[in-house]
Amino acid sequence: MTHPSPSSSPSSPNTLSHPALAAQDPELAALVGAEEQLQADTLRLIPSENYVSTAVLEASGTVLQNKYSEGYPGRRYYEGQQNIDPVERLAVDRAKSVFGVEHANVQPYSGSPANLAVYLAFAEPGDTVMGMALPMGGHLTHGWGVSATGKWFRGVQYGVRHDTGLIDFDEVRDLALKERPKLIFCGGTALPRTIDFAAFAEIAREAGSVLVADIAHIAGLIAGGAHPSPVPHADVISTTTHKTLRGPRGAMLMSREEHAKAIDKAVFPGLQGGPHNQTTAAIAVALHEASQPSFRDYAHAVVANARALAEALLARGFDLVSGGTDNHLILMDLTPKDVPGKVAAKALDRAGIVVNYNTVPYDPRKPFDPSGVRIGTPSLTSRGLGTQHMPTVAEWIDRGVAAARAGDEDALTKIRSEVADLMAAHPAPGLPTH
Ligand code: DSN
Repeated sequence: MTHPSPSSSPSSPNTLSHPALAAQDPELAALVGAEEQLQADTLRLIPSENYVSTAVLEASGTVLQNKYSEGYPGRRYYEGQQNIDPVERLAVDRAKSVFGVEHANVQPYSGSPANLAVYLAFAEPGDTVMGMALPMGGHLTHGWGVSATGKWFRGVQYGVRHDTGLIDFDEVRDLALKERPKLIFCGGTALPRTIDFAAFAEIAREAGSVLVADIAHIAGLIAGGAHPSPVPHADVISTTTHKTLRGPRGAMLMSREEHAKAIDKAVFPGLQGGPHNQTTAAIAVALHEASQPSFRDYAHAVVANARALAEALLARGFDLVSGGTDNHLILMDLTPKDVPGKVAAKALDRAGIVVNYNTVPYDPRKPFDPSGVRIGTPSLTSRGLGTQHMPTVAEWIDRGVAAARAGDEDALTKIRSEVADLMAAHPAPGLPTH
C-alpha cells in the first residue's frame, strides 16, 4: 500500500545544507548535517517521532522567532503584532476546523506545560487527580509521583489488566467513585489500543470529574479519521503537535467555549510568557496539511502499517502487549526472547533501527532497564513505506534481537546496510539530499 507523503522539494533551502550556519558555526552545522544523514539512513520506529514537511521546517525557522507577543490576538502586551495576530488566528481557526472544537489555544510550549495548564485551570494544589500509571502506558504529567503533578497533587493511578493488557473500566469506575478526583486523564504514551473516550466520559460524569483526553500520540490519527475523536466526550483535549500530527514541537489545548477563559488564563499569564510565534506558524502549516485528503490517507496508512507489522512480529513469536495494535504503536515484551529491552534497543540502534526501550505493564524490571521495546509506524509511513514492507521490518527486528542475544555485531552491521538501502529508495520528507 502506498500513499502520499509531505513534499520534500529538492530546491528547498534545506538542500543547500544551511550555508549561513556552516559559515558562521561549522561545528554546529556539522552536527546538524550528521543528524540529517542519520535521519535519512535509519529506520525510525519511535512512535512519538515523525518527519515534518519542508514547509513546516521553513515556518519554524522564520523571523517570527524575533517577536514577543504575550497575550492573545487583539489583546497583547507588546505592539507590532500586525502579522503575528493573523498567524495565531490562522493556527487557532485551523485547529478548530481540523478537530471540530469550539476553542483552541495553540500557545503551550509542549505537552507537559499544556497538561500543567489544565491543572492550573481546574484544580488546586493538593487536589486528587487520576491518570494511568506511567509503567502501564500513561504519562508523567498524569499525576505520576516524580512529576510536579504527582508532587503538588494527590495522584491516584489506574492501569491495564494483567491478563489482557487492556484498561479495566470497572477498576477505573471503582477508583473514580472512591477518590472523586478533580481531573481524570485518559490517553498515554504506550497504549496500543483505541481509547474508549465515551466510557471515560461516563465515569467522569458519575464521579463529578473533569475529563482530560491527552491525545498527543494519536492526534494525527484523529485528524485523519483513523481513531475516534474525543470531542463529544472530553471536557478538555490536550495534545502535542509533533507526533502523528506531523507538526513542529509544540502543543495545543482544546475545549468547549465554556472552558475557554479558564484555559487561556492558565496558559498565559498563569504558566507561560511569550508564545513561540515561529512554532505557532509551523503548527498552522501542519494543520493545513492535516486538513488535506492526503492526510486521511496517511493516517489510515499509519494504522494499516502498524497492524501489518504487529501480525508479522506475532508470526515471529514476539509477545505484544494486548496482543496487537489498533493504532500507530506496538509495545513488545522481550522476556520470551531472553533479551532485556535496553540491550535490544541499543543493538537495534547499531543496526540502523531506532526504537526506545520501555516498561511493559507489571514489568518486574526497572524503568531504566525494562523488559520492553516500543515501536511505531508514523515515520516510516511518512517515507512512503507500505504494508508490503512490514514483513521485512519485522524480519530485521527479529534478526536484530537475535543478534543482541548472541552478541553478533556482524549481523547488526549487515542489517544496517539492508536498512540503508531501503531508506535510500524512500527519501524522507524535509531532509536534504546529501
Ligand atoms: N516523550 C513522549 C513519548 O515519547 O511518548 C511522551 O511525552
